[in-house]
Amino acid sequence: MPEALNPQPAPQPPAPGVVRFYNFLPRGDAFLEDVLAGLAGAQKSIPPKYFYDEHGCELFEAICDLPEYYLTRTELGILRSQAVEFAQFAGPDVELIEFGSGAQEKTRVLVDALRPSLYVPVDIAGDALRAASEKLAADYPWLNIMGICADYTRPLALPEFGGVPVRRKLVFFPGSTIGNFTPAEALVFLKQARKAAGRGGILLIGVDLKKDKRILDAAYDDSRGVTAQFNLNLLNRINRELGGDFQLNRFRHKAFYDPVMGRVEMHLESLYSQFVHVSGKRFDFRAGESIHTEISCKYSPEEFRDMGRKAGFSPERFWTDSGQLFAVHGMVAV
Ligand code: AVJ
Repeated sequence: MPEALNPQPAPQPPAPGVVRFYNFLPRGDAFLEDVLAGLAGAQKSIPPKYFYDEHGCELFEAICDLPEYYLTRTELGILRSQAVEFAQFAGPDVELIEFGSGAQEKTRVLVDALRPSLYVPVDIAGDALRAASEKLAADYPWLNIMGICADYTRPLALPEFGGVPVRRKLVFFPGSTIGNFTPAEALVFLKQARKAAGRGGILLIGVDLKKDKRILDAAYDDSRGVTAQFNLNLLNRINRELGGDFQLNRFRHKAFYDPVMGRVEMHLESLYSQFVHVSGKRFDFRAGESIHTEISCKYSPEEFRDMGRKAGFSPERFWTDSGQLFAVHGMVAV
């Protein structure tokens, strides 16, 4: 793995209501390198972080509103009902760090409850991060916001911010985005989150639970075809940004829960024997061959608490909804 990207100064937060942004994305074209390498493998694959171009972010927001996609609304319900308890758990003068901050709807629940002295959203989608953070700043003029555009699937050292009182860091990683990592990668990420939180810091993390295959299959292959569009949009992005010539009607969205692995897999399956080009390089597909685009691992409460312990956390509590669909874990860094 490359060395941690180390930001230089100890920056002061800007005036409340003003958002400051840092770009920690690596130089060079990581997207091109990852796509070329991913399409060259025996099982073709592309990392899911590349779903989130502008249209991909919009499509993901549309997924969150789907009746079948219970994750977002269930987690939001848990956060709303437990907000007061979170605030007691966290105490005053919190630095709220959020990985994969997206549209920041869940953030608002925490900001209302915790009144953090600083909010540090981290997201790979720079324009969406900027837009959401500026809206948040307009609605919460007292809140200090330091936006960080970064790929947190790689080693990342967040800056220490001076100038505001911070007693405790709270790392918020909602949405079950942890499920996009394999269990081994998730453990590496949790260790990084442990470092970001610091001793005594808190990890508040949303984790989708294992459940009936029919519910999961529908959540990732919805009747309106929005998830299919979200998956196929990756090919559009490659066409536009990397000089690709994928024909979207020659691929289909495939998503299924594998109960043995405890994870959903998403693929783009080639309908025909065909070849495509990306940036002048040719890639061949057999009929039925797929590009693996995402995993969404599901964890029972005990499985996830064990992983938290291995990463240096004490899993203090967790909350679920009445349907036992989703869990939010509160862990303290030891
Ligand atoms: C944003 C990673 C949590 O895995 O459930 C939604 C992405 N993929 N539908 C998930 C996604 C297909 C989502 N995460």
